[in-house]
Amino acid sequence: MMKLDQFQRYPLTFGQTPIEYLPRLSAELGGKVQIYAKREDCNSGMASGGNKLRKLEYIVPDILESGADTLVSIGGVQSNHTRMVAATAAKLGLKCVVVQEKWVPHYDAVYDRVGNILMTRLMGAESRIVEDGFDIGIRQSWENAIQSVKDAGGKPYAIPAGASVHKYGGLGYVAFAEEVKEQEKQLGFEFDYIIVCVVTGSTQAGMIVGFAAQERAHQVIGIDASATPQQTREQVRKIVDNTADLVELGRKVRDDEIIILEDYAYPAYGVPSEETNAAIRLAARTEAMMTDPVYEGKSMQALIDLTQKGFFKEGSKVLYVHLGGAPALNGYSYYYRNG
Ligand code: 5PA
Repeated sequence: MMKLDQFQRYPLTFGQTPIEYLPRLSAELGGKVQIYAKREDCNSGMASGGNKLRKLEYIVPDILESGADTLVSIGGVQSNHTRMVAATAAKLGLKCVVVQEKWVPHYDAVYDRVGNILMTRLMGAESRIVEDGFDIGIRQSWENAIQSVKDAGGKPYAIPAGASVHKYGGLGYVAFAEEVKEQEKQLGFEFDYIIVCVVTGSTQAGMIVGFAAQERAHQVIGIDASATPQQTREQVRKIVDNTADLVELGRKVRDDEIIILEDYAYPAYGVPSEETNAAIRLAARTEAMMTDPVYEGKSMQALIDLTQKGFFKEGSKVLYVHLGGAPALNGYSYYYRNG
């Protein structure tokens, strides 16, 4: 039995997230599989919520214990993660510095003023835009920001991209697997597949550890949106191993339990393909479910393609995990000017 309870959790979310049946989307895709969504995008009242809050819930106790006065983190210009770090800082009454790198070759006129970055600034975080390109690893610009807080006499607490390679980054989504199991009991059935977007890795890695305890990690299908899948795969492996040790899973997670599909991240991180845009429109028009061009639109695209290709056996129940991210749509106003 896993030991998750030994770790403190500081609540930032409402609690269990709803699982919603998507009948119009299921019918539109042929009606042979039933598609459900787990609404992580509706998990909190804090600045539109999303997957980062489950991770941060396990990191906040460490922040409070450290005595830090400033959270320092990093992401792209339209990062959801930096929005959530800014939100957490506001809730805790701490200062916040976020480095926002030019991860996406995208030039909408208001890209650096609306959506995530707008909310980040409104919550009082200092947002520093730098020129560096996309990389999920540890970044010099982030280290510079940490040093700058120290130089100014502050006490920084460093949170890496997506909170992923933080020592506790994987814990939040271990608990997710237990939650799905409880909800399945209430629903009276089990899901056959779980679809989740992956970039910095700790969301899927946590799920893999959580579902490995139920011997069903292979049902978690990661959809790469980084377009640097080798690096993402290595990072997921590392977080899986660290998290499995922390919660005392009691066995090593096998490579065949880590499933990441690489076919949907094109043409680049943060840039939607025609198929991504078609997926975003279909989810919006059948279920009023908003997905973004960076992450969830790509996992929605995968869900649609895999369903149409017959990847899921007939009669399957598929759980699409919606991790949030809709605020970034505002940064893509030109793409969607006509819907
Ligand atoms: C993000 C990440 P992981 O990074 O844990 O793999 O999650 C991928 C993901 N969906 C999926 C949404 C809406 C996300 O925001 N976002 C990052 C960000 O800076 O916002 C960490 C990259």
